[in-house]
Amino acid sequence: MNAPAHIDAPNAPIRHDWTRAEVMALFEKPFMDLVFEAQRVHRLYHDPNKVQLSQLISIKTGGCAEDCGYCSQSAKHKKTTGLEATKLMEVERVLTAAKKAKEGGASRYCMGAAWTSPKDRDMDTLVAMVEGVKDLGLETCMTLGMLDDCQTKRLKEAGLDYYNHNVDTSEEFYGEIITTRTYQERIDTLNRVREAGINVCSGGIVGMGEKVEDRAGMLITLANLDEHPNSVPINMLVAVPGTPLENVERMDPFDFVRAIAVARIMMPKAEVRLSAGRQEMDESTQALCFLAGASSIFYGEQLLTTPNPENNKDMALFGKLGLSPA
Ligand code: SAM
Ligand code: DTB
Ligand code: SF4
Repeated sequence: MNAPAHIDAPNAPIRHDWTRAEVMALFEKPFMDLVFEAQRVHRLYHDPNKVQLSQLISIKTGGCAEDCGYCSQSAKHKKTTGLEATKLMEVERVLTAAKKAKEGGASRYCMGAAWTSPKDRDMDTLVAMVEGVKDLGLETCMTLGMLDDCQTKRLKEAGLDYYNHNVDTSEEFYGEIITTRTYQERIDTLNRVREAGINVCSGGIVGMGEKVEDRAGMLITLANLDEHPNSVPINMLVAVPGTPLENVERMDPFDFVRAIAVARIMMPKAEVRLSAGRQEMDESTQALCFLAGASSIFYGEQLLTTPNPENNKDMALFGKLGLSPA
């Protein structure tokens, strides 16, 4: 009998029909069994000793009209975070920084803007950034908020490889964190990006005070899309002083590893990125994340507005673990 068409590796099918009960059962597995299973799935599709390096730059910081409770860049939190808003960066500055990122070993450059969505007057600059970064031999990624059809098409034509837009959490918990745009609007942007032929990067945050059910719900949203996102960033909340989530209880690192492992099992081919939160994480936790199937990190000493480990520290960890950049 022929295997069903959706099955790529016999023991790790690519599925889009995950149920809440199945995913909760994964989260409830003994830690060792879960990580072992995640590593098994990981090895079917990925080199277990390679990790992809993506570097971030904030091309437009702060002053954002959205009210995401975790975010330092919302204008709503400006009084308490004290974060100054900037204008859109000049193309040359972005390209100089991208060159440095490439020399440092990054293979993808992710440009982020604190916008609800880009303004049409900014599109020429954004296009020039994509073209310039691509010419340096880097993969390009942008995260600019919601996009309309025309903007998506222009970014695709400029050569944009990936678009990052996170669902952030489960549909049920979402309203506790963000009120200014809906969960469905996020899904619509993801579908638009996918339909335009741009690779989708979508994940979320854990450690915002959500239940395990919400982590399961977020991963079900992502895995049950028509196609799995190509990249799935899993961020541990960076509790930024002055944001509404500044005092949320820090999550247990093993629970973070569990979220990585479940993401890996549910989306076997995706790049699962150990994203924000590494600055607060010890080396052993990061090693467990790699064992649980993380295949990518954010690299470079700055995320968007908060610090990230220095390159030499990351390379020292890679050396200890026998990992090399993909
Ligand atoms: N403004 C755009 C948007 O929200 O779509 C793009 C930039 S936004 C900062 C990108 C993502 O970064 C958010 O969706 C969220 O998942 C993550 N993020 C932002 N602040 C964070 C924090 N304090 N801790 C962890 N992740 C965070
Ligand atoms: C993603 O999932 N995480 C990145 C990127 N996509 C844009 C952003 C993390 C931001 C962490 C908080 C900050 O530095 O402001
Ligand atoms: Fe704005 Fe993005 Fe921050 Fe939300 S996460 S406040 S949309 S920059």
